[in-house]
Amino acid sequence: RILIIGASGQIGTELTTFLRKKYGNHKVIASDIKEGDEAFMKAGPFEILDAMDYDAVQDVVIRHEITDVYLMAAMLSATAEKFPMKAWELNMNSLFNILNLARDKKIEKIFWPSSIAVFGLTTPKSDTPQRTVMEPSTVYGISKQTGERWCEYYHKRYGVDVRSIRYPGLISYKTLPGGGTTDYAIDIYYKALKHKKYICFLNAETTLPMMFMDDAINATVGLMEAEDRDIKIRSSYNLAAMSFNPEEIAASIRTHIPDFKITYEPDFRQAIADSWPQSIDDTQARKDWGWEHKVSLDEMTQIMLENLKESN
Ligand code: VAH
Repeated sequence: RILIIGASGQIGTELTTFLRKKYGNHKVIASDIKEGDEAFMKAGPFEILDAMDYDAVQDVVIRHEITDVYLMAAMLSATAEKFPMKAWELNMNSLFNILNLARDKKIEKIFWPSSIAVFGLTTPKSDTPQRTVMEPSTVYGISKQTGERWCEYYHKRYGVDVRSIRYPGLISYKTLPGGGTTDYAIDIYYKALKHKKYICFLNAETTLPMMFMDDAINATVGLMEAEDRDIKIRSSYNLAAMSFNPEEIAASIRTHIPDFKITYEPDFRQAIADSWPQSIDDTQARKDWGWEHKVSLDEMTQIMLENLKESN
């Protein structure tokens, strides 16, 4: 059976729905520190679980006979700058709990998300390579870089089958994001529909690697289903779909809402975004396990506006 930790989060919610559809509700145990929405809670087994509590995690794993764990609980970049020690504890202790359960053969396979946040100001900004200089300057980035090192160590030393992806900014309409620097690219769609204008907390030229959520979910499950022998990277795979800046996403929105206006008021998140790459080289993922993205910026804008229009 599959356990998703952080199932109520931005990725966790869609990952849970996808896996329940694919494997059956009873095969997928959702868990989070807080309850999800009504429908989500009723759709399948759910456990209130603190990812930092080893005994509680072990209890859920044993009771539900879990073999695969998707550890999606974390504090993201912007919030982590406000609570550095809490972010470190959550992001690291939750990972150690799962790695140690796998070391002790209590679970068989792990997915753990990393991020383009592992790269820093000294990393080459265009077509950032799989292996390169990585001097992250955010708490979140440091925790993800350290986590990658531990994943690779546990694979080499104990044979733990842990797999990881460096997610770019992820855009979705099913759940609100929490505390990310790339979240402007979600908020902008809500504000475009509601007010036909958006005040952006990043400047117009801030180009970042981005991906629509469906592509990220397909990549995540695709990596988990790949043959063990095909996985050549046990730190974390670079993954890319598209790169754009606030001006470009605004132009894409204007093809649907011609009088949409964007203004710029950069805040503390500008420095975080400036430390990240503009585009990512994901050749290794495409070669090792056949990754390919599907959704472009204009297709994403169409999907986002259509679905948000219905739900608002
Ligand atoms: C964040 N959405 O903004 C996350 C992600 C690359 C960005 O790690 O912190």
